[in-house]
Amino acid sequence: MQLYYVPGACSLAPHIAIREAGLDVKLNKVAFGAERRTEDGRDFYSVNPQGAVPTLELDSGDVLTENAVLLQYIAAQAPNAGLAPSDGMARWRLLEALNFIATELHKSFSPLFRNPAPEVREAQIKLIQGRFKLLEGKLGDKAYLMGDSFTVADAYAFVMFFWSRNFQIDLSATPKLTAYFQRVMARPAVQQTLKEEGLPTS
Ligand SMILES: N[C@@H](CCC(=O)N[C@@H](CS)C(=O)NCC(=O)O)C(=O)O
Repeated sequence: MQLYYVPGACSLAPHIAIREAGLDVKLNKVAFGAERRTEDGRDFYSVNPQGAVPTLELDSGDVLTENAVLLQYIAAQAPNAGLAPSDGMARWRLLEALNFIATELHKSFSPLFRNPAPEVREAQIKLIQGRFKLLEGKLGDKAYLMGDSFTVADAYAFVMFFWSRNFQIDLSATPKLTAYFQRVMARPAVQQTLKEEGLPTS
């Protein structure tokens, strides 16, 4: 399979999941500029008409989009890696977490990427901090969002932490969450992924 990504974008989540799962992947870095080009010089819109990463091209030629779906697909390719509980209430909790991160957290960051006016930025950051408080409530005293084991929900949540540092969002009101993000960052597969994308590893 081939993962189309932009360093440090939300495509970091499936990249981490692939490394955690130990799956083979071809990485294809997309350049976002006036045009969107794949690393091998193709028009990215011809791969994904939305022009968004992450995009996963399967060996069959099928193209999958939507982060929460890619993450479940990747987890399903390596069931022994335990990246997604497949039955019982745990399965629904994972889907709940993925949807929460996609719709309540990820999309709350979007305005910050568009250089908003200071008052818009401030309001958006307050909103994100409130969402982080809710995420911390879901985490509770567990090591990872789903319990003792790392899942694809943790890979996705970690991207939000990464962005919060880039946007200098104060996380001091959510200390358990901050410690959890550091725990995720220390994982060998996460370190490997950060290095592969040329991103800071600490
Ligand atoms: N609905 C998509 C959205 C993905 C998304 O927002 N990707 C961003 C990078 S983090 C992107 O490629 N934005 C460029 C664009 O949408 O034009 C998903 O959940 O995967």
